[in-house]
Amino acid sequence: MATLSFERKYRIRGGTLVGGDLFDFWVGPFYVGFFGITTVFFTALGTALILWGAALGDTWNVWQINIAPPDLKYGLGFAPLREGGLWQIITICATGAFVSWALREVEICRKLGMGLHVPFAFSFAIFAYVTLVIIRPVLMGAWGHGFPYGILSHLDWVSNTGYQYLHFHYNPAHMLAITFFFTTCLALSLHGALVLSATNPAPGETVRAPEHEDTFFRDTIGYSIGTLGIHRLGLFLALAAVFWSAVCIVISGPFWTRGWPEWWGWWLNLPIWH
Ligand code: 07D
Ligand code: 07D
Ligand code: U10
Repeated sequence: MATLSFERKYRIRGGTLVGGDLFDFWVGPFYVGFFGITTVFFTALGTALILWGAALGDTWNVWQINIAPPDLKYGLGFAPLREGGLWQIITICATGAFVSWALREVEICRKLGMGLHVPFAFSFAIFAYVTLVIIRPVLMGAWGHGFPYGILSHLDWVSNTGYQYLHFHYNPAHMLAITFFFTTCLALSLHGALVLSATNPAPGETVRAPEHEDTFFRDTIGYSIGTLGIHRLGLFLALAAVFWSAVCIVISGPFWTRGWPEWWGWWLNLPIWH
């Protein structure tokens, strides 16, 4: 779809944050830039280390490959490569690659004279990841609290960590995050369905304008948020979901060490019941 002849018009110099004109070029469809180079560097090194870690392990079954963080006894120090050191370097590479990717997005936005909404949004995902593997382990005093790199092993970590707090569903920030995730899906399905219903008519029918979209929701629920508004809302809902996810895990351990059901004791202890 996006043919190179069409894109050539937008392939303009400038907007780089670092490196001036040096890396200001494209390879095929991809803009490179300084942060494209750092992305490739961190991704290549991180992927190679994952492959090495897999080779050291006892399986090539992709579901079972696991690169574990260090034992808790290493605290916040470096561990030997085979005992979690690989996990530590892979974490540095992953963080470096994600941040590089976000900054490459910033350079592309600047070139195109667009807002920074996309890299801003991606930074929330990076924030959630960094919370899981850096911020929370640092607050708890050991890298061993990070999640292991492996398709099934990371699920085991989520389940085990959940049960450490007895019943993770009682974590109030987890409730908020889940509600925002579900609301994001509702909003996207309403938006996708509404736009298709108005702009993709059956043969012989005419395309309907935004007034029709507004009117549909005014007739149905009494209010329309509008064509720009639904995108603002969608971005807000999705970012809130990830933000409250990061909150729900960073408070588990550093700020609340007992079972989450117990946290609700404050409600039962309100003076109005006594
Ligand atoms: C569709 C965009 C494309 C991205 C894809 C993921 C890799 C990993 C590497 C074998 C929506 C590419 C995957 C590069 C391969 C190795 C070493 C995005 C789309 C297709 N998880 N998670 C998955 C990651 C965490 C949880 C699937 C990453 C936390 C649960 C995939 C991270 C917690 C379930 C995956 C991460 C957690 C999954 C599908 C990082 C809380 C599932 C993901 C870097 C957030 C589901 C077997 C997807 C599944 C699943 C990747 C972190 C929980 C393998 C990269 C620790 C409960 N996770 N995850 O579609 O089927 O995302 O697991 O933080 O049920 Mg996970
Ligand atoms: C961390 C991903 C970042 C990704 C990045 C990019 C690549 C490149 C390349 C494809 C945050 C990676 C890119 C690698 C790929 C190519 C080319 C996203 C991240 C930077 N839970 N729970 C959550 C639900 C239970 C528990 C969050 C639901 C149980 C724990 C979300 C249920 C127990 C943790 C959520 C449920 C439990 C969570 C995850 C239902 C287990 C977390 C979303 C219906 C017994 C995690 C920050 C997220 C969290 C988390 C939902 C159940 C435990 C709100 C719906 C009761 C321990 N749960 N959960 O965070 O908050 O995305 O992490 O039962 O740590 Mg939960
Ligand atoms: C939206 C929208 C809208 C649109 C849209 C969209 C949102 C209103 C106008 C967009 C939406 C879609 C298209 C829908 C589908 C999207 C999803 C479901 C989201 C998930 C996306 C994916 C799963 C695709 C992921 C693909 C990626 C990330 C591309 C991978 C790219 C590379 C590997 C190259 C990256 C380039 C770099 C780093 C720059 C440097 C490049 C070079 C030096 C040259 C190229 C080099 C290589 C190819 C090798 C690189 C080596 C690496 C990285 C290390 C080696 C490791 C390996 C294991 C290979 O709202 O409108 O419409 O469309």
